[in-house]
Amino acid sequence: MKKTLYALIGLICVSITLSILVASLYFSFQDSQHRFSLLLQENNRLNIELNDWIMKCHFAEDDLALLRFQHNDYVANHKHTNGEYEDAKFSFYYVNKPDVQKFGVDQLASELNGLKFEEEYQENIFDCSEMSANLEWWLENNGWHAEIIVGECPFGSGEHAWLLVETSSGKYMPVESTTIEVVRWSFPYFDNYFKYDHCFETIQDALAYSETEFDWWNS
Ligand SMILES: [Ca+2]
Repeated sequence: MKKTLYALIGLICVSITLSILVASLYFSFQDSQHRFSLLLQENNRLNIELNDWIMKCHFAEDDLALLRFQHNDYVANHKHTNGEYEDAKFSFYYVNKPDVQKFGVDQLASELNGLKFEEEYQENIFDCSEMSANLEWWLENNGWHAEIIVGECPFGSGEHAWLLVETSSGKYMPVESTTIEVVRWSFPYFDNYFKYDHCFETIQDALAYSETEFDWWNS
């Protein structure tokens, strides 16, 4: 009887242990299955991303091939226009132009005081137009906003060139390039300096009007 009881207890214990083991294996299997399904999802996502990158890479290769073709075609067939040569030629002309603009009539007069051209005045070679272009270059590269002006001589007859320099926002003062001086309000012909035929903002604009009148560097 006692033996049978022990055997029964033993059997129950074995059964419980086996049940726990089976349950544990079952949960472990379920957990593995869940993780496997997550990994499968991640794998699918990565595959889609990979295909997307492969497609983008193909597009980039196509773009690159097109750019190479365009570049080779440009190198083989392109002839520079005069405008492109002119732009390249003057790319350093205003290169020192400061970011901050200078203002003030007295400050301008004091900067011009003592300034001299490297060349002497020579009619048709280094005269009012070349001097104006030369001075416009100097002023622009020293922080002033200057315009090259061409018109009837303000104090006489014939064509003349001078500068208008912005001395306060939107207000300009004439500068006589031949004497490198600010023309003051008291000058009898002061107003005539604002009556003109042409106003050139840059040397390129002036050269477009006349190729040989403003090329001071050739004097
Ligand atoms: Ca200018």
